Amino acid sequence: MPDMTTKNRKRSEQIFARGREVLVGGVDSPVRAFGAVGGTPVVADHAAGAQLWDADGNAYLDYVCSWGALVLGHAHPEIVAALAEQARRGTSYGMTTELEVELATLLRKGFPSLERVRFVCSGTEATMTAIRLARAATGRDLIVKFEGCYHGHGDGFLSKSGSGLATFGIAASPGVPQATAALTLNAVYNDLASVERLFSAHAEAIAAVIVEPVAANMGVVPPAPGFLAGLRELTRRHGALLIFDEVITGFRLCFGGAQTLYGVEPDLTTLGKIIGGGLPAAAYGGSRELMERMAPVGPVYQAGTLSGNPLAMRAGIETLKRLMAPGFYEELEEKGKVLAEGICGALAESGRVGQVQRAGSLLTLFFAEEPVRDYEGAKGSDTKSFAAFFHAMLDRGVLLPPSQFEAWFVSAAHTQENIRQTIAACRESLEALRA
Ligand code: KE4
Repeated sequence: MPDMTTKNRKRSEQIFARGREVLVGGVDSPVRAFGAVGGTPVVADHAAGAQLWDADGNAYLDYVCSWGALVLGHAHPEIVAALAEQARRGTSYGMTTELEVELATLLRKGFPSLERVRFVCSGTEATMTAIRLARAATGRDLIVKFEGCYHGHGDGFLSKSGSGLATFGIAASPGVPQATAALTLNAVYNDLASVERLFSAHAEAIAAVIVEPVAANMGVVPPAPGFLAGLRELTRRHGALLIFDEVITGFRLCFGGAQTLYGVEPDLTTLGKIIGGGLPAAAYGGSRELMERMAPVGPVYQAGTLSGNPLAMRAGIETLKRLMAPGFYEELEEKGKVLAEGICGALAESGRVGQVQRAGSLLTLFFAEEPVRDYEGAKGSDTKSFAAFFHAMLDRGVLLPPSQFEAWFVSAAHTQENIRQTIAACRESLEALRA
């Protein structure tokens, strides 16, 4: 277990200061700047298994795990060996390879709805292309997403509710043309009536509904019973496509993702993170009829220099093969359950009210009075307390995602002892918050 003292972070501070001179905000993705929790960001130096070391040599039990990509943990020896071997054969050819065929076949084993697949390099590419395909297939322009769900930084997704929920979206970021944002409608997660209202107002113009089947970007918010099946029925009734963004849930909740777990089959699925085994790979897929609208078979264009690159394909293949091992998900589920129960126990002992919300090895501790069912509920959390808790845990050698609105990721590399240590750190951190 990493030591429990307050960390010496000198070198991390120096590197981050230098970073801010060349990288925007010192980071390559905003959440890494610790804006939501304050303090100097962790500057990673190396990682192995469930542990990550910063530039000062401080060790942490890592619950970010590259935002869920590393379901086997960091630097899995057999994956590292496979990558080294693959790199000696070349890192990118710009030509198709058997590796892509092999990984796509593994995806289909988990997701039979993926009759055809296309690899890209990021979840953003996957979701933005899935939307383009949905518009092409339906001849319609409007997209429905859910407040609090995140699908990457494509212009169409940086749109938030206007004055009323049935109104057109408004740009959630400068640089997104209002005309683009207006093509996105925002519904309320777990509220089928809010989706029905949008279909009543815009039925023949809605191309697709895109949803995180288990929301994880407002913190973990599982779907209410019937919510996903309701979306399936609504979209089918109105001739719109249903897109499951399984970038986080794919191969995380079970080998077949949320669509297998909840028994609801979408028209299109997006995947990412785990399928690249920690290297840049993502994918979108669906029926042959739909997907063969994509170039070069059909007219809908999408392309990518490093799409399906051999290193990421190899890491993905080696990862997915290990996820098929008997008992893999049962063990991951057990670890998530023990951790969640331990946090609940620590909350009860501290007299602190909080909501521990979990789906398999995904979980979030909300500093909130009531269970969180949607984005309004998530926004009601006490983010100041979360920030204090985050730093108390960091000082005790546990690295949580630096935002109340993210999921904690348990990997296969987290041992039961690590879980016990995390619960102990949680107990002490909640105590420290009382002081
Ligand atoms: P990327 O473009 O970051 O590979 O994937 C975008 C994306 C799409 N769909 C879902 C459900 C996602 O969670 C994501 C990205 N997840 C965030 C973490 N919540 C990535 C971390 C970051 O932005 O740095």
